[in-house]
Amino acid sequence: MGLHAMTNANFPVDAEGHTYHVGVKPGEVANRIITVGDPARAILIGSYLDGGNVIDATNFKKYLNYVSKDIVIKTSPRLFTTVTGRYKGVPVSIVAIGMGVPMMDFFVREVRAVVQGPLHIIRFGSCGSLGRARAGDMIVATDSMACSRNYNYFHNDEDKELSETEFAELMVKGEGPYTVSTTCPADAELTDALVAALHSHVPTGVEVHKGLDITADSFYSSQARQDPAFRDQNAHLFTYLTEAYPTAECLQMESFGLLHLAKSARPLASGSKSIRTAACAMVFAHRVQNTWVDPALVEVLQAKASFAILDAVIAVEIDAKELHPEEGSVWAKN
Ligand code: R1P
Repeated sequence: MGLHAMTNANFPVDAEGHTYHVGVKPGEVANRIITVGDPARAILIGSYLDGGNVIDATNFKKYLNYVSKDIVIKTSPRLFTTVTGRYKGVPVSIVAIGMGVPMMDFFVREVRAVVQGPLHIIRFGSCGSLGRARAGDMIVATDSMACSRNYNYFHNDEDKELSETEFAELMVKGEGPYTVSTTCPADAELTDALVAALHSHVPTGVEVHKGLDITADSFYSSQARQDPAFRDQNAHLFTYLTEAYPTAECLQMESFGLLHLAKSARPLASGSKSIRTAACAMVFAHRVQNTWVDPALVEVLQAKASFAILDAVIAVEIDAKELHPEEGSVWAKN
């Protein structure tokens, strides 16, 4: 893949205004966004947009770059996939970002740079349950905190596992093998809309839980998975997190980045909040029972939850005067 000429080293965009990594320019992303990790999930949700029923989401790779009269799908050289169209007449984008907080950072900042007006963003991911939610249930984040590997802790080559007491004492002092952040809240109105929509769409038997999300910087060490190939000092991490944070429900890898950037965003010139966010995830792994979700259930749940999240992302009003202009956008009506 050739490197495109960029005009600004501080915030690179190409001659047409496309951002460096997400590869979008003004008019290619709507104010209302669903963000997912998996591009197949983005294409599936795209197939539920107005006029999207011609998309065969079982063959998602065919649609990673696709234009119809209703829907535009673009995959950037760094593999961000942006699907834009309308749902029930309202402009919506779905952006697949891959995995991890750094990818969330690229997405939020580059999309913020090309969209005028407020952004309403809902993350739809997958997660591990800390206990209460079963595999195949849904968890909505009321708030989120980061749990990260403390790289400095590992600077020497010591390989003696800490006792549970030693581990907890170091963690409380912020000197343990992992660091935990303070929490960031999700937007209450968007979250309430999401919970209500999920309740009315999810299949019978699926429960919708609410609680604190823990966003880890690794699928493995900082989610307390045991890997004998590495010195991770995480044998007591799961117990520590569940005891110190009794409202915590899930472990995944992106939501804190989204909620934290929404909290850090400066207000718009109009005074409106720049970014409002909510986050939910399907439980793929039950970390106490050590079980994995049935893929057949995921297929049904993912479809139903997608409609719920589409309904939720259009439910919260944005003042029409503040919306990104329709003229010149990919969602402009012909
Ligand atoms: C790990 O398997 C990935 O799945 C979860 C985690 O946050 C991580 O990105 O979310 P997604 O299903 O949205 O990718």
